[in-house]
Amino acid sequence: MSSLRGPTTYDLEPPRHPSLKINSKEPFNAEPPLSALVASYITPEEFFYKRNHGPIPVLENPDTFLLEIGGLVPHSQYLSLEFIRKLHKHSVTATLQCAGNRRTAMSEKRAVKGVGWGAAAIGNAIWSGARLSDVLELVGIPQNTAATLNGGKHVEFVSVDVCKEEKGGPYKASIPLMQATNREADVLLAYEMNGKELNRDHGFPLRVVVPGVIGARSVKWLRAIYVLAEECQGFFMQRDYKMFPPSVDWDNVDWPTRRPLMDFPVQCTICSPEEGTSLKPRSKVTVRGYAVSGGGRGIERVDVSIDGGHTWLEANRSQLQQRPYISDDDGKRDKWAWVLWDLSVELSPPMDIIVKAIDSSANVQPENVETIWNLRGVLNNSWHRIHIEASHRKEIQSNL
Ligand SMILES: Nc1nc2c(c(=O)[nH]1)N[C@H]1C(S)=C(S)[C@@H](COP(=O)(O)O)O[C@H]1N2
Ligand SMILES: [Mo]
Repeated sequence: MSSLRGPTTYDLEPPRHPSLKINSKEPFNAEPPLSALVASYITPEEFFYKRNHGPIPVLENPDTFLLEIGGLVPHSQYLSLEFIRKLHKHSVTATLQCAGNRRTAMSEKRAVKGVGWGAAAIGNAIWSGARLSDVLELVGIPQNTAATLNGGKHVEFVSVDVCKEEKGGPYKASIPLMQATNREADVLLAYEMNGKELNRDHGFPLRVVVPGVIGARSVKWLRAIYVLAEECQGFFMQRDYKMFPPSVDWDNVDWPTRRPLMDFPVQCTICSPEEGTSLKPRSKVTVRGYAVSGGGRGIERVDVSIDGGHTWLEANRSQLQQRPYISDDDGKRDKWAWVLWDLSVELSPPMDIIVKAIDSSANVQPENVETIWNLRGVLNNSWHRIHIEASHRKEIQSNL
């Protein structure tokens, strides 16, 4: 059987970049400084947020690893890594975002349960691997299949990591079969990140990447794929990563009444300057950040306000990158990827900078976090606001 295993202790964790802000050590959950996100359109692996629910799995022998594909498929199969690497290699630039991104700002309004995250539980990478739709064709399921003849409608991804939420079982999740068999949905079984072999933190040897969907469905350390009649019954699909109204709390939450979160909503954050920066009057500053929407919806506009939301200025947007790993680039924008934006303004602190984005379906971000507060603290995409302090010391110096 597969030589991929999930340890029960944290003795075999990989090395990590010292600049990461650690939100939980075991399991390891960490995010980069916001400034690292706007330093490059493609997020280097060491600065890409790490979101884990257990110790990082170990691959004992790559030659004996087998990915199982079973369930309601015409022909079950076990595929070696060598075989998967020989399938057509597809590259997708996709932003992965944890549903808990910006959770801390939500918990400041009212307590929520979950790992505290700032605004950097997000990253943009070039993922390369086999298309899930190609692999499903190999086991007898054609493109664009809503249901197999024996009733398969969902594709479940199963890992090997030991998660306490699963009572020691592995992390798992599913997506609809229609999405899995749709080439245009670009779902990947990725073995490379940014042109290098996937590292252990991000799912070595193989992870799923479901573009445009909350990170929780992009299962790392993939061991098996099962086609099922029902959606995955795992904890992270049924008892977590769902969004409840602000009136629901832990005493009256009824998990089956809501669907598992899939596409993430339109999101936008100021990464530079940072919250609480001190500036002198009439400082010229370039404000920078990221904006992204789920479901392949592009960013139509990024609006910045420096007068409390009375007036708005439109920011510049860019998706510049070098494309050395993309073989089938059609020259279009990266539909699954964030845009970085910037705007040069003159600031007179103390004041706030506010940002909001509008996606290609004209979805807007909610103004206040209170209206979207939910007990698990997911999908905080309220207007991002940072405070800039007046730098008195510098003011006095310049008056001397
Ligand atoms: N096997 C496994 N896959 C997983 C997880 C996990 O804990 N175990 N976490 C998920 C969540 S919630 C997110 S946001 C992303 C994070 O991916 P990253 O650590 O590569 O950034 O992986 C997802 N896939
Ligand atoms: Mo997540």
